[in-house]
Amino acid sequence: MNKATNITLEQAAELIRQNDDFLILSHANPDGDTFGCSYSLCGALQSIGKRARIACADPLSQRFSYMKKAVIPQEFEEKTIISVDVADKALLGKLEEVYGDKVDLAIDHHLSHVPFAKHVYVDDTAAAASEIIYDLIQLLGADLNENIAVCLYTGIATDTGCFKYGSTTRLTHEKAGKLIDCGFDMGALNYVLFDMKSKARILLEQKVLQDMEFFADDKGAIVVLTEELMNSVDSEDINGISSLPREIEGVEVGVVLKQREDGWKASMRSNNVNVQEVCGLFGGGGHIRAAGCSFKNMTAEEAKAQIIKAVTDAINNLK
Ligand SMILES: [Mn+2]
Repeated sequence: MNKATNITLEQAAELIRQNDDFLILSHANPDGDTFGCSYSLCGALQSIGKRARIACADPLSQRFSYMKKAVIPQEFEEKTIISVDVADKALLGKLEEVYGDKVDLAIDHHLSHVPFAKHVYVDDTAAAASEIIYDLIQLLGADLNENIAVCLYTGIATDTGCFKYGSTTRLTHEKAGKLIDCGFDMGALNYVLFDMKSKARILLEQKVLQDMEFFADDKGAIVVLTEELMNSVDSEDINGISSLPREIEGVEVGVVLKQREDGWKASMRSNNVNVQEVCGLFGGGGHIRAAGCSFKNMTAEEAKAQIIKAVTDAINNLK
């Protein structure tokens, strides 16, 4: 097995200077940060005369397609493997089998990082792994052109919820400011990243909001997503829908009931109620503020009745 060595970012830069033919790995179910890291680092390495390419278990989504401009497609046999924003080798998805034990350098910002690479650099004070890649690119002396800057900005902006989360620091803003100086259209980009929704998504929201049911003096809210509804949008949009009930002021427990082949799966989110306990009543589990459980061979109405009763009891027990 590998024995991981923690190194400094300067040592990571030195490792890069002394090697070539880089394969940069992003995590499966990719987000703006892991792709922001891989595309910017790949482009930066190419700009200093290295060969580099990117691999991910899943494709780049349409929303992030502009990142492709940061890199030139190159074919070669990889010699040095770097993972970015990957907290655990299992998160490489289907690439784990081939590359899980072959990573030379892991760069990450997750406190929960489980070492799997030969060399590891983790900074859990970075709001996004893209913040670390920004520093690494400076150390390498690579140019921050507009195409690379837009990838790094995407990583930082998406992992901080557009600079809203508590993880955002003065440094986060300073780096974002330097990136904005590189000249991309920040307003247009933020629209694509944070405000733009597909028409199918809006129509789904309309339906979901219309059918949302409140209970327990409006402290509980439940929505039902049938298979037919979910098939009308892509999975990224369904995740956004799941957070709708808890966005409502005063809602203590938000429940999303999704249709599955053999019944229904409930996801619960709460502010104070222990929904792990509530879901435990039905053989499910999870975390105190986010948990789930299944209801097999039942109609939505039957499952809903059981959920509303259990959640109402839990809300009443709060007092
Ligand atoms: Mn990240």
